Amino acid sequence: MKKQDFNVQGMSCSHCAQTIQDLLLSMDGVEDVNIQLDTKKITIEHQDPLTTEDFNHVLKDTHYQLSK
Ligand SMILES: [Cu+2]
Repeated sequence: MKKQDFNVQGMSCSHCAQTIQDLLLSMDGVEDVNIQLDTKKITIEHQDPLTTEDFNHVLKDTHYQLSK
């Protein structure tokens, strides 16, 4: 298990945060998602093989993007 922090682009309200959380939690291997709306940061607890690209692939049809 791995815990990684990302910055989130395009997130401005709690509705955005909920959408992002639901999409990420729908991924195989994602165990927990914690979003801090005020700092626009996200912590993802997940199984090892998943990468930033995998997370952004799930968000590809939205205007949200994760970066390190
Ligand atoms: Cu929003």
